[in-house]
Amino acid sequence: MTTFVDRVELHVAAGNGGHGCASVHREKFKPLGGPDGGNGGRGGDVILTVDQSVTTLLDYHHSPHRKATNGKPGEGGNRSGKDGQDLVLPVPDGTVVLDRAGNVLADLVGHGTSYVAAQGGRGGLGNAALASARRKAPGFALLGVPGDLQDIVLELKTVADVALVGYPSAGKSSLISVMSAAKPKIADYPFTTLVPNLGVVTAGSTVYTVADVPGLIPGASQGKGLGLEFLRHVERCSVLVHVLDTATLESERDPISDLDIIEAELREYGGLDDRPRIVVLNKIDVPDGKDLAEMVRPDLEARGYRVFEVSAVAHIGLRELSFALAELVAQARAARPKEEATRIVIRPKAVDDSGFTVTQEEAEGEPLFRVRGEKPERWVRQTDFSNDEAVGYLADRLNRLGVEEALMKAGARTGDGVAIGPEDNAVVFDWEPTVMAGAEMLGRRGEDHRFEAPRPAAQRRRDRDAERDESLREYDDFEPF
Ligand SMILES: Nc1nc2c(ncn2[C@@H]2O[C@H](COP(=O)(O)OP(=O)(O)OP(=O)(O)O)[C@@H](O)[C@H]2O)c(=O)[nH]1
Ligand SMILES: [Mg+2]
Repeated sequence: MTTFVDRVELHVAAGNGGHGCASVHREKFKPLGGPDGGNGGRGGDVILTVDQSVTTLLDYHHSPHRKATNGKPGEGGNRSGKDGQDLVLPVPDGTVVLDRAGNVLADLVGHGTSYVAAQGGRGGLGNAALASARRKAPGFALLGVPGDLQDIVLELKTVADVALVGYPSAGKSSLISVMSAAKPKIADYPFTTLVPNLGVVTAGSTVYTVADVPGLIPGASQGKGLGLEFLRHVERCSVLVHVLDTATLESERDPISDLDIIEAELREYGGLDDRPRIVVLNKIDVPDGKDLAEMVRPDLEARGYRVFEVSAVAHIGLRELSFALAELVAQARAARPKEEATRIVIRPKAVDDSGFTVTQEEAEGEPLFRVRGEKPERWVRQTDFSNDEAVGYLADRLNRLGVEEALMKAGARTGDGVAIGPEDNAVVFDWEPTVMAGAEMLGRRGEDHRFEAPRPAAQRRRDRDAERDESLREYDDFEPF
């Protein structure tokens, strides 16, 4: 049995950044070579990409956990770690990406359109990249940042030009089968079609797609039958076709009341009022059907519908129908604003990463100051807390960003708790303010005094200026390759 899946929950994990390496160049007779630890590689992204050969989300239903590969750690000898590989997940045209709360993150239409669902973590800088005039031989490297973890929902909304709607067994699938090369299942019991079928029709120079949806019954918009679940597949269609059965044996039904009921369901579902509609009276090969069609035609026309009498089985009226649809499709395409270029890559909204906030809370009766911000939180993740020098470097960075000053302004005092990060994932420490004056006054970190030679005053001044420039340099924007 084939299963059609048009909604799945997907858990994606981008690759972690590789750790930077702390290493010192060794060579015979040169006991103190410079730092030569390479940078860690970037973790791979998880990217959703529209692939027109993919038609269902079934694969993701079966394996909903997907992970891109990690970046490799850097190595000595200035060797950078390899980047992780992006994981490209093919999805059907018309896939909508939502978060778990139901907010639309991306609407993927058009072959090649992509969405970065989870971003790989940055690789950590090695000690070679961290070395500077001021920090000649750093004895530490930065850790790689863990990759994003995201829980997303994928929903498929079929992209077709024309949607066939109607009661079960009205002959929707039969019509698709004779107008296109598609071979959907056809049978004389209701709800033969459990999933939308898609067919490609060529009429003159116009090529368009036609989709049917499972039969609609009264109450469909409230979820009766298979209705509601599949109405979303008609949302994107530009033309609606009412397929009406002229040969039904059910005594309480006739084409006009069928039409009224389907229209009521569409109205209830909403959002489809502006679509042009035409009416197809099907099964006119049946003698009673032909009579009934002729009887109701004036009524339907009086309501403003163009009416086509056809027989899917006897192949009557199909050519005229397919050309009329081609015309409507062409009009709809012409009226639509120019298609945006396909192959767009949508990235999650860029966070404003320059700022941070400090808020005061209370934890067990003691004041706790919470720092939130993209940079400080990332810096914390990049820090190897078992290495004092690395911790000192973190303090320098936080200081440079103004975190220390902000904490002081917020009223933090020595010994108060400071948490960097969200409640469920923060690094907490007791605050020990360094000196007011900022980075320059801090002890020189990463300096090996064996490198130091006595310096004349002018040299010392130059060095001090260089240090100040150094302290303003942003390492964060360094992307290893
Ligand atoms: N005599 C006659 N029978 C038809 C015609 N079109 C479809 N049928 C028959 O009607 C029955 C239902 O046809 P389907 O194409 O499966 O109908 P459907 O609208 O797709 O039905 P669901 O998928 O259940 O909603 C089948 O037995 C078809 O052979 C027609 O033009 N003439
Ligand atoms: Mg069908």
